[in-house]
Amino acid sequence: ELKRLTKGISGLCKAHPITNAIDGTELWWQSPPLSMGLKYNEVNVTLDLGQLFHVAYILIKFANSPRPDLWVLERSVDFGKTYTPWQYFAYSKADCLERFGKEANLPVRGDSDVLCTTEYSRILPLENGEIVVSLVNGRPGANNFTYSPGLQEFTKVTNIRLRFLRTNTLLGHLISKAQRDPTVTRRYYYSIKDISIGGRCVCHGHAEECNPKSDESQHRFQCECQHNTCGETCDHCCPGYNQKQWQPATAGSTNMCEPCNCHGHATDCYYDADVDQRRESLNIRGHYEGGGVCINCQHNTAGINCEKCAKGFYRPYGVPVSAPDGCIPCSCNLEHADGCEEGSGRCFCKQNFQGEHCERCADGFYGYPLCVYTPVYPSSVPGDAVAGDIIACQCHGAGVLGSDCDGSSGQCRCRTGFGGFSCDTCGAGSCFYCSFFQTRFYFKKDKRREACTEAASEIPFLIGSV
Ligand SMILES: [Ca+2]
Repeated sequence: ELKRLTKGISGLCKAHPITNAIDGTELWWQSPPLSMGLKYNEVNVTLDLGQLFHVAYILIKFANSPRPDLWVLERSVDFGKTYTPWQYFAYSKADCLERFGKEANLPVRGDSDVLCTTEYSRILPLENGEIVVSLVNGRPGANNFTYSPGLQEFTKVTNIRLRFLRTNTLLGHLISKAQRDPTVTRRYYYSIKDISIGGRCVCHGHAEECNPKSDESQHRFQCECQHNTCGETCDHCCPGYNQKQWQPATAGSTNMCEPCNCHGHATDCYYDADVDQRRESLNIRGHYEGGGVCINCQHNTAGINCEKCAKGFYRPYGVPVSAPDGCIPCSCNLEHADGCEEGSGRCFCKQNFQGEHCERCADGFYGYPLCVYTPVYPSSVPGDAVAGDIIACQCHGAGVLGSDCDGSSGQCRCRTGFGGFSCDTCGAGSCFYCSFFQTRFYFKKDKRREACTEAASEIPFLIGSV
């Protein structure tokens, strides 16, 4: 930010680029002096840490100008999108109150207290002043940082911003006015020799150390995750270890990620809170605890724990669930059956098939292998009926009394008021409601059927109950 600001303004600024503030040498950065404009009272210096850290302290060494008079140390946890104040710095207690709404120099009580301090805005020393911002020491959670969620949250940071608001003027504004000396403001600027930051990786209590990610990127750190956790910050369970929901470690528990029980048929799983609540997932100890759901069950298995065989396969009696080749194909033609029974392998024949392997048409169905539904009514003309044919009654009308029919004519038994071969039309005027219901579809089918069988006095009740 500052680089852009100072670009081409003056040779002096170019001689002190912002990179000098983090190079670890005696070289320093400095901002344009106020003689170039009072706008240079307000200067931002931002540091991009590149990843999430817990920062414990920040040490700023100033160069050939006094420490700033008024400024805010800010932090971002979303890679610079938003910033929140971390600590305020002011010359006077009044400034703390008026500019920042904070009472000055209060003792630290909470892990996330934002302080306003006047200690670091004094004019002296004129050069080589330092500011130490301690973000952990002195706070209640400092002695047990790993298990202090409040302090962990307070120290999290991806970007740091030093928002300078006013240079220390050495009362020069008075001199300037009195003596009209334009050179005074030339000496007003910010200068930083070096910024040191101490902190640790964010590992959510699941790692004891973090190391550079690789030899090439010495500035990227990765937690050495334990407890079956994975990720740069150990912020999720490793693949196959999602039997329980991920949680940060606490003082009382490591909250270790548990492996799912997929009986050796899957390598990954996910956590499902609903499955957990319904107690449908078996853990590795044989209890229905947790919500692990196996992903991509292999070896023709299926189910939350890959405990079942996939459709079209069955596991014979006595074969253990974990056997890799335990699920074998059903012996039935799957065009004729909906799979087969676990253990026995008995085929579940579709409606129009029967037999041990569903190799025949079911009663009332003809023409294997199609086995279509062919109602056959015994005819009054002898010879039409084939001996041994099974009569399939076609009693599906709204007014049927039962599924049976007259053995010789095929006529269905109709309820009062209904008529027709299949009881799907109204009888000759005997039931007013029959036609009413048929034309208006006022009732569901089963209600209509019921209606014409009831005494007329009960009909209004039925209408009312719709
Ligand atoms: Ca330096």
